[in-house]
Amino acid sequence: MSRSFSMKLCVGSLLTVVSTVCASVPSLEAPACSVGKGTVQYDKSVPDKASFPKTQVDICYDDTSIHATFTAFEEINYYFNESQTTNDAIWAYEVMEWFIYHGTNDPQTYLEFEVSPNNVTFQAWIYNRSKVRATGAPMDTSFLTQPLVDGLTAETTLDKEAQTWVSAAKIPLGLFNVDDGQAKGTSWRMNFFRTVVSPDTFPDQLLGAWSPTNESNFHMTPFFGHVEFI
Ligand SMILES: *[C@@H]1O[C@H](CO)[C@@H](O)[C@H](O)[C@H]1NC(C)=O
Ligand SMILES: *[C@@H]1O[C@H](CO)[C@@H](O)[C@H](O)[C@H]1NC(C)=O
Ligand SMILES: *[C@@H]1O[C@H](CO)[C@@H](O)[C@H](O)[C@H]1NC(C)=O
Ligand SMILES: CC(=O)N[C@H]1CO[C@H](CO)[C@@H](O)[C@@H]1O
Repeated sequence: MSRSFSMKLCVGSLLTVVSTVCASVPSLEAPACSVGKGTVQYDKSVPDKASFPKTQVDICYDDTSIHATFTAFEEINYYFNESQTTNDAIWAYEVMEWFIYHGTNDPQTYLEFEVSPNNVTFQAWIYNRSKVRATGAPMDTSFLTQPLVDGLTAETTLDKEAQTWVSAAKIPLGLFNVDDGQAKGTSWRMNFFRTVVSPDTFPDQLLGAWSPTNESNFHMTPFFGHVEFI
């Protein structure tokens, strides 16, 4: 129940056509969870598109939430900091990240959700005025402080024999002003990321993305893929 196709992302001025750069951003259709799911896989690093451990994301929606299941294949490190808890800087270690915006344009404000192999979550609104985290432009973070009360949850399973970790996350539609039962037909911009790092390589991370950014920076919204809830 998934489909991937390309849409054009063009950057540059009409007056300087020579410098115009076009890149592809991927698209995904995701159905109601009662029907199926939309699936994407990626295995390329950011920004150099070298090989990266295979990663899968399955997306669907129900009456109240968006569901995403993140599957990390070829995992060897399972590296997290056990002293960290909700909304700490878990992104410095190994995480799955999900950037979400309800709409079709390149957003300045979006939700950043992360989960680590020990099931700790990070959830915050990001205001990224430049859309690419440009030097000197405002970039602010507003944490959601009661994720379990709000309905942002994760269930995480590690299988070291199989070299996988799986986190099944839920995010309420209401955070994006989509009322209960109204998700069908809505359009979204999203990107999915994974970080890979071990105690030996810390703090240098290997980064991977569904829609690869052109810098070692996930906060570049022109690269967000298109997601349609069908
Ligand atoms: C883990 O996090 C704590 C709290 O932020 C920090 O003091 C400590 O240095 C971190 N440990 C490692 C191994 O990075
Ligand atoms: C992970 O955290 C969620 C809340 O987000 C909790 O319901 C669950 O029991 C935790 N444990 C595992 C192993 O997923
Ligand atoms: C990456 O893309 C952004 C926006 O699409 C652009 O502004 C930036 O110059 C590009 N960076 C590099 C290193 O090509
Ligand atoms: C709060 C925050 O992350 N600010 C950053 C905004 O982006 C600039 C440029 O990348 C950084 O220097 C800031 O630390």
